[in-house]
Amino acid sequence: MISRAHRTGVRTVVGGPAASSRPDEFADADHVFVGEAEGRLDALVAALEAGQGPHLLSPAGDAKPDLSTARVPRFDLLDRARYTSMSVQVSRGCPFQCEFCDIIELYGRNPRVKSPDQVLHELDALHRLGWRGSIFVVDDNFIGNRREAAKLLPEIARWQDAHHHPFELYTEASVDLAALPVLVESMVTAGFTHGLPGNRDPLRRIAQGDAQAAEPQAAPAGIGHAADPRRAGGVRGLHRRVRQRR
Ligand code: B12
Ligand code: SF4
Repeated sequence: MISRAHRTGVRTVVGGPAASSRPDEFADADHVFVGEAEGRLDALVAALEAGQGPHLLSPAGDAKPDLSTARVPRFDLLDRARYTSMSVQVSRGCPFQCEFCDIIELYGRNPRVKSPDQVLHELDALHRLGWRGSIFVVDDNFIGNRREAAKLLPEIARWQDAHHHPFELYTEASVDLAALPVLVESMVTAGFTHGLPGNRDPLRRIAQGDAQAAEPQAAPAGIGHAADPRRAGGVRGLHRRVRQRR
């Protein structure tokens, strides 16, 4: 894509998780934007306007943007008829460190969250555009900050009631959610119909002989009991040592 763009004389900017993890893979692009965009787009715009500027735009240090600066996405620009699901993001980052997952490198170990008002504005925007049905809450781990999730859920439930339940929500959450029945019920009330349990690293601990680590494997059934388990998925990883033993 980069060389096709260059053949037509178009400048290229690459950003997002792939570019953030491996900026070296995009050496041909004019600009490689590493990390999150909130509060940092001015530097990119200046480089584009000047027609030159740094090839690599990296954030200073490890600081990650406060999500209160995140704007409502321009859902209106999407050809929504081509989507089965819209995406709304509530938080970024995860406090765990499953061996296969690079989330903490990309988005940090301290989950940063949007305020309930910000999230409801995103639901409003999608509702105004006529979207109905499925919304993927594209968090790395929706319960990375349980307290904030617990605060947000009743607000979403009230919003759904006031709008005659237009949205079915689903998300990814670490498997310890199964030990939090009040939170699971609150998710169901807010309109979550299914979820993708993340690993939280039990397989590595099982490989190390930790029998208790196997317990979370049963957890999706516990979640499914509260939320209709017609659809399910999972995020699973194998520690290198487990593979070698096969
Ligand atoms: C939702 C999701 C999906 C959904 C996408 C649904 C959809 N219609 O969009 C589905 C389930 C399809 C999916 C599939 C896959 N996914 Co996925 N997915 C996600 C998830 C959870 C959220 C993505 C999202 O919407 N983020 C919200 C936006 C706002 O965040 P963002 O993309 O980071 O954007 C910010 C910055 O990066 C930057 N930015 C982004 N793009 C650009 C572009 C420019 C020009 C600039 C300047 C800035 C910029 O600005 C934004 C605001 O700060 C992410 C994890 C995450 N936290 O992002 C994983 C993630 C992106 N997925 C990942 C992977 C590996 C995959 C798969 C390859 C899995 C597989 N093996 O099949 C496939 C690939 C699909 C494909 N064809 O590309 C990895 C990528 C790892 C990496 N380092 O590159 C991630 C990071 C999760 C992880 N750590 O494992 N995914
Ligand atoms: S719980 Fe999910 S997001 Fe967090 S480190 Fe594990 S796989 Fe990654």
